[in-house]
Amino acid sequence: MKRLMPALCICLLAVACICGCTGAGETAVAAPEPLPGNLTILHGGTEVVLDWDDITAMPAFEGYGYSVSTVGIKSGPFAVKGVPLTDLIALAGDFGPENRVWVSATDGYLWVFDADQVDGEGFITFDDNLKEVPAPPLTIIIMYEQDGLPVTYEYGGPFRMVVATATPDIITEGSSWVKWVDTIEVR
Ligand SMILES: Nc1nc2c(c(=O)[nH]1)N[C@H]1C(S)=C(S)[C@@H](COP(=O)(O)O)O[C@H]1N2
Ligand SMILES: [Mo]
Repeated sequence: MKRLMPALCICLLAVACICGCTGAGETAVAAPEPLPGNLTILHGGTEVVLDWDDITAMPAFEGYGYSVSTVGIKSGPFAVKGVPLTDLIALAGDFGPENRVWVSATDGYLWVFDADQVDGEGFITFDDNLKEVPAPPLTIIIMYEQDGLPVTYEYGGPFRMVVATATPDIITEGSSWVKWVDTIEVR
């Protein structure tokens, strides 16, 4: 009987492992639910409120995002998918060189983009060694998918501002990558 105990233990372990593995497999197969949240676009007296379905139905930009924090910690590169900021602004009215865009988040964070930044200009860009390099074309997007999945809360989901590029080798400053964006206001 004593000799049977180790065998029984291994047996139970194997069963537990198979159950555990199957469980994990099923979780991975189920598509993750996007986080709840709306985007409000304000422009003069106009207010446009968009939900997940509205935003994901718009033409998407797909590319890469790679950021560096103020203390030099790199994050990425990620495959990113989202809606260009210019398209979102256009839903609420005309935008000109005299305008700026105030992007704010549920935690009170605010970042102001001036007109040329909305068009992807005037950002500092670095290579993988954090050496400053000339900027390639940049597209400012509201990202809703990161590496093929809805953006998690930890990464600023459901909607995060990203300075996106066509290639995964360009780093931009993380401070403009507003997490948990809820309001985009043209001023
Ligand atoms: N809503 C919100 N977004 C934010 C911040 C914040 O405090 N609140 N910090 C910014 C700064 S200064 C940096 S460096 C990056 C950090 O991004 P990470 O948390 O994905 O590394 O997020 C940016 N976006
Ligand atoms: Mo930062």
